[in-house]
Amino acid sequence: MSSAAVSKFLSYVLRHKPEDIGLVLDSEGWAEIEMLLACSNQAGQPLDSMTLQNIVRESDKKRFTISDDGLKIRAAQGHSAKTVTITHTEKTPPATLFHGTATRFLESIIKTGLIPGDRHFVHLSQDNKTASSVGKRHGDVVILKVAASEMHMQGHIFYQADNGVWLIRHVPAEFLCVVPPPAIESENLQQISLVESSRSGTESNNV
Ligand code: HQG
Repeated sequence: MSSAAVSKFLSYVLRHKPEDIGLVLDSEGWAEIEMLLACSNQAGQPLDSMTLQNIVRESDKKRFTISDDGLKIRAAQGHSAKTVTITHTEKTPPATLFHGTATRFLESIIKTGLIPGDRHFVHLSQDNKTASSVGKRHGDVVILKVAASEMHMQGHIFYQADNGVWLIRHVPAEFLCVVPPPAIESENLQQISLVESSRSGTESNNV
């Protein structure tokens, strides 16, 4: 099995369904590594300590965190497991953050803003390029710029996961606007607000 396939398996059990292999996560999302290896092997997914360490080290998005004592592992973000309630670090966000999604979701996003769906949080990226690759997973990509500072000033709480991904419970549509994808960003194309609101006067680029 390829490293990518094992990484997907790890994401599945450490974020969503630990019970499928008889694994138990604590409320902070940690699994005992010895237990993870035993449960995986028993469930027919061969996994040894060396392979696990390599996957953690080589993960492009640093998806997994190993505890300081080296005994436990958790997914940095992306959880849907109900028993997990990670105390993510509350942080002041940069002025803007980004969210990549698919064009087919836009109509719904305009109505309800960004919602976490099955996951615990909405995931936001620090840059347009990362958002673009996240969005492409879902289809024709559209990049949304989030007025993060403004949200923060209005009392919305932002968190940052172990791997730097920004997390928030909800982004109302009034704080979103569509921006060009990274390749044509430099052409300084128009940014388009998702909703008309009293805020439009404060966002000079919005139409
Ligand atoms: C969309 C990956 C309709 C949302 C990435 C997204 C990320 C709405 C989809 C992490 C909506 C959920 C998470 C609304 C949001 N109506 N659709 N109101 N609000 N959506 O996969 O952010 O590679 O659960 O835009 O890097 O794509 O797995 O979330 O398109 O960090 O490590 O609903 O997963 O990490 O999709 O990705 P997802 P996401 P990994």
